[in-house]
Amino acid sequence: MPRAAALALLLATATACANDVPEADWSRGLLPDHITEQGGLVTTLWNGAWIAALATGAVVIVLIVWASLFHRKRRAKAELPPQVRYNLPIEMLYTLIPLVMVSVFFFFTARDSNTLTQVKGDATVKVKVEAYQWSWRFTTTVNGKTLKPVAGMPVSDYRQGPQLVLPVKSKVEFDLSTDDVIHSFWVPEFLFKRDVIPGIPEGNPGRKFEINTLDKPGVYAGRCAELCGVDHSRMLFSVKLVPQAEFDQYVQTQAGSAQ
Ligand SMILES: [Cu+2]
Repeated sequence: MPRAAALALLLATATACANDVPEADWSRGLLPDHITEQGGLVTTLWNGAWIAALATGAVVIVLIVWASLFHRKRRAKAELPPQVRYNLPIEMLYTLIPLVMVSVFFFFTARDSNTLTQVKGDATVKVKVEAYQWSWRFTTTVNGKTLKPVAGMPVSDYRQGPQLVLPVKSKVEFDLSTDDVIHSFWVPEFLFKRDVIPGIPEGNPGRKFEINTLDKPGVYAGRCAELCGVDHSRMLFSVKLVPQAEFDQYVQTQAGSAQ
């Protein structure tokens, strides 16, 4: 009986924590609704890749069915069907079609990943993210003014984790660092995650990325996406998108020691 009660409690808490999973529906290819311009790019690439893959699959299945229905071995004839070995045009076609397909996938993927990792450095809001075992410290700089850092502890509800407040319709630069193990900074609604690797020198573009927030105020769950130790699953945090006026107010109340 105590075991059943413990199980019931476990189930109850497990479902209580599940509310930070974003809604994903078929119209977006099962992705969460993105809150950054970059997320729009990812959605288009993801859905485009699925449409191309499904179209390729459909053509292949139709060809298989056609071949098996209309080119079966006739019982009356025992000899081999016409052979097409060393038929140069057909062999070139076999080689060229997959090459073209792979090139198209490669082109769009390379183009979009270039855009997603581009860091111009002209964002007005810059966030220094320090990951540690097992939480995060966010230090925001707005127009050169640094706010009090927000640091967290391991929690089981993202709303109790450290909260990063950002303005809507703004460009934000992230700079990720850690002193212990590899973590991964992930806000599902960004449709983007980036490993936080120790030892990358400051100023290296490999630890930075930029987003342009959309006009979608709200509180969004974030997590660590790289198994980093015993409390990895409790490295929860949240990103709160607020209108510009509310953000200005937040900046005033959070302004740290004058620098
Ligand atoms: Cu971690």
